Amino acid sequence: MSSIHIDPLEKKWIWAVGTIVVLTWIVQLYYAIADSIHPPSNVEVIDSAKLHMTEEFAEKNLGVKKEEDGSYTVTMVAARYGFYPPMIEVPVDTKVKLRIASFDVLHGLHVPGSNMATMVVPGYVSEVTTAFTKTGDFPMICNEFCGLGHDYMYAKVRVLAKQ
Ligand SMILES: [Cu+2]
Repeated sequence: MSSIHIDPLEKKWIWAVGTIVVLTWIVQLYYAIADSIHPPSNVEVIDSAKLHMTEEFAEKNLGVKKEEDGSYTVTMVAARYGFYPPMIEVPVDTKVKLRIASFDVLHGLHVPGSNMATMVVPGYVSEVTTAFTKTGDFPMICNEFCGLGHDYMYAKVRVLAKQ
């Protein structure tokens, strides 16, 4: 059997690079599982120009609702330049399902310190489920450039202690 000659130094670096690649996979897998980081996968279409005509996203029906099983559903609309309602209150360590639709252009949504992050694409309903593990006030920020007022597009998430 003939074998290809590989310089010992090159061999060392093949191992070094291979080890770094495998370590990166392990770290990514660890955080994906430990912090439940995964891409949002809800596919549900809606006419963004007629949100106010729907039952779910009509202005009077937006906000936080408690479900029969004790979890919470938050319904929001993203529009230039804000999230509506501008503040939501949810309890800590409780399942929270956020459903949000854009009224106009592409927006993003991120609550730093949690795994709540999604794009809000016009024409689709974005859905993210999470449980906040710390009490306090957290910003919900738009992280997709949506126009001149993008910098001022944010809402507040108030996570309350359980009663
Ligand atoms: Cu925005």
